[in-house]
Amino acid sequence: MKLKEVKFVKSVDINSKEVFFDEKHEIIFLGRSNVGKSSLMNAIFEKKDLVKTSSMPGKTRTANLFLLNNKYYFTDLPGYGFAKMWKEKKQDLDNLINWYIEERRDYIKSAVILIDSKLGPQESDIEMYRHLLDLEMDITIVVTKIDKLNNNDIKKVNFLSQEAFFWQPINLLSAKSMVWIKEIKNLLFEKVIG
Ligand SMILES: Nc1nc2c(ncn2[C@@H]2O[C@H](COP(=O)(O)OP(=O)(O)O)[C@@H](O)[C@H]2O)c(=O)[nH]1
Ligand SMILES: [Mg+2]
Repeated sequence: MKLKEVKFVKSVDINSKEVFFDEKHEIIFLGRSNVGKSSLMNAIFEKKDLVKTSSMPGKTRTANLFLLNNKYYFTDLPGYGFAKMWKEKKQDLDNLINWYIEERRDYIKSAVILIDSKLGPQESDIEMYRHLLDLEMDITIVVTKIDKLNNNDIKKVNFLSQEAFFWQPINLLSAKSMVWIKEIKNLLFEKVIG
């Protein structure tokens, strides 16, 4: 698929009913707050700031749907596992993520889990991974911000990630220096069509 057009279409929360009836295929982006979900989406879209990025964690409070070529959704979800947030708020966001995934599970062609290469896989990432496995969902693991690491540390985080995610392929990339962006883009485009 060649990306001809991308536009923001809507934000939905747990009170929105319209997502139930929409049969468009979809890719969702998941990860801890600040891991680089929005930045990766912008890099894939070749847009500077269509998806709002922020250095302040916990900004996204809704599922934000972007429509590609009038046909497929790429969806930015709130971050999980943000320790400093009020418990109640955090629970709300986790509920929203889980609700969205359950409602859309038949149409989600892959769930991208982003891992910060500086931190490696965290408990909340593994929890999400297992949840998606239980739902028999296709999962794409992305380790991002590798521009911050030297080659040795990249190797280390690659190994740790493979170990944590049952030796499934790991995609190492940087949205900042655009390393391996073309490859992940092609991979996700293939999956969303399928
Ligand atoms: N060095 C580096 N910084 C990044 C990269 N991707 C995102 N960031 C930065 O990380 C912060 C959070 O990014 P954002 O995309 O808003 O994360 P989100 O909360 O997961 O959507 C921002 O300050 C970004 O500029 C990357 O590949 N390399
Ligand atoms: Mg974001």
